[in-house]
Amino acid sequence: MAVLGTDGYIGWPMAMHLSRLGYDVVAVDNLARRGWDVEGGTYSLVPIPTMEQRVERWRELTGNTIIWHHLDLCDHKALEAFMAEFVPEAVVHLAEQRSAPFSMIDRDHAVRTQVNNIVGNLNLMFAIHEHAPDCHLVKLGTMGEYGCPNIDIEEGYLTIEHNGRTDTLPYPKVPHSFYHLSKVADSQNIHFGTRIWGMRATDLNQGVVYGNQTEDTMLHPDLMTRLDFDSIWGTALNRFCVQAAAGLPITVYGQGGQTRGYLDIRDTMACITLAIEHPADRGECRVFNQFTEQFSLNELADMVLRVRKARGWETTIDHVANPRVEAESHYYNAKHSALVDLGLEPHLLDESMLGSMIELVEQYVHQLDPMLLQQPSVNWRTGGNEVWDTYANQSQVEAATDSVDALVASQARPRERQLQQD
Ligand code: NAD
Ligand code: USQ
Repeated sequence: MAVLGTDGYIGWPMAMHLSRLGYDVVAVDNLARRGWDVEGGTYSLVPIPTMEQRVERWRELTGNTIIWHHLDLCDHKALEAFMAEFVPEAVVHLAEQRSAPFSMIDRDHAVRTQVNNIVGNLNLMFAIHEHAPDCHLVKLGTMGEYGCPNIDIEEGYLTIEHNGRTDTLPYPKVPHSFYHLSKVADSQNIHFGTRIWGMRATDLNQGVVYGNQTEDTMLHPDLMTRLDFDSIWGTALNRFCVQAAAGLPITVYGQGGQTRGYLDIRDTMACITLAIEHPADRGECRVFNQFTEQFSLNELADMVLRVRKARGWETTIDHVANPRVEAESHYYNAKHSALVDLGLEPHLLDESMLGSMIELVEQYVHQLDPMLLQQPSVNWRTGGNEVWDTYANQSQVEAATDSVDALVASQARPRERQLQQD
């Protein structure tokens, strides 16, 4: 079993989850994400050790081995050699640049996002085809591929009647960003690969993930997964919880009627496992919408407010000018029954889960930078703004080096960097 993107928010708990279930897990990552953090002056609120330390701690505590493999999916020769050596039964592909704001900074970031994601995915498809043709590709896509159409969103395909004829075709996509567009291209390429080569594929159109704790991350502080809170990498509900824990206003962009699908990180583990345990057939391109509930931003912000109030704390909501181009009030009804039919038992969002999430982040809020937390640094129409420039400039010296390893080794949070400079 190969988990690609294991150093990330979802990848690390996913690798542990599958390892605990008895799978032989090979963990792959090129550590690009740590480099992008250095580039943009961002960091995980929860400190995360190196991959070597993580797999060693996991082995020490559970006796299970996760093989760590430093590999870039865009290096097709290395990827082919990897596939030929391991011939995995399934590949969980999480290894992409996943931030919509990052992809909207400027031309360079849009191009880097699309090259990294589309080329990496295409290399993977060819490596599977040539060296492990029976391998099941479990690919993380996104609900944002669909956009917010004024009709119900189906799971991947839509049956259309046109001029008296009927066909079932891939659902039309109107995505939210250059990042989301890269996922649409991946989906099209995978669909084509299943048709021409008989590849097995499951495209998981995932909603916004929240939460930071799984059974495995709670075993030891070294096994925690990253928690992003800044406006480039932090996702909506995670950011709202960190903002509340820090006693700062919740930043709802615009009117707050934007509705999306959401799921608990524990359900991400369960959904991917279900996809692996019920593989697609040869030649099948299966699409599941992977989320458990849909909420508007106003609903999420109100829920966080209530949880804080029950604990005696007042929290405010700031409707900040929307840095994105998106509908702020719209119809949204996305189907998501396929994973439930396979056996998913969702952890629904409730106030006790939110309370424990806020308690967790309260332990770390002393080390966060309020400007990174509060101020959007990328605008969809004009790109990276002065906030982006301020933080990006901090890492100019580090960014001058070509080596991601060197970047990672030199990574320091702003406060630590300040201390070092002093
Ligand atoms: P993340 O940024 O925390 O992790 C992604 C990992 O992939 C990073 O460790 C990065 O270094 C690695 N990576 C990127 N490009 C690579 C390459 N070319 N070769 C090897 N490794 C590479 O992201 P995440 O939140 O864990 O998301 C994982 C996947 O799930 C992504 O594909 C994302 O689009 C998708 N997804 C995430 C969410 C969410 O809310 N986090 C929601 C829907 C879909
Ligand atoms: N938003 C706010 N305030 C904030 C941050 C975000 O109002 O402080 C709003 C955004 O404008 C948007 C919504 O919250 O309307 C979701 O934004 P997000 O940053 O949580 O999520 P998004 O940019 O869509 O991307 C995240 C992940 C991405 C994944 C996607 C799933 O970073 O990898 O693909 O969620 S989905 O949204 O379903 O496409």
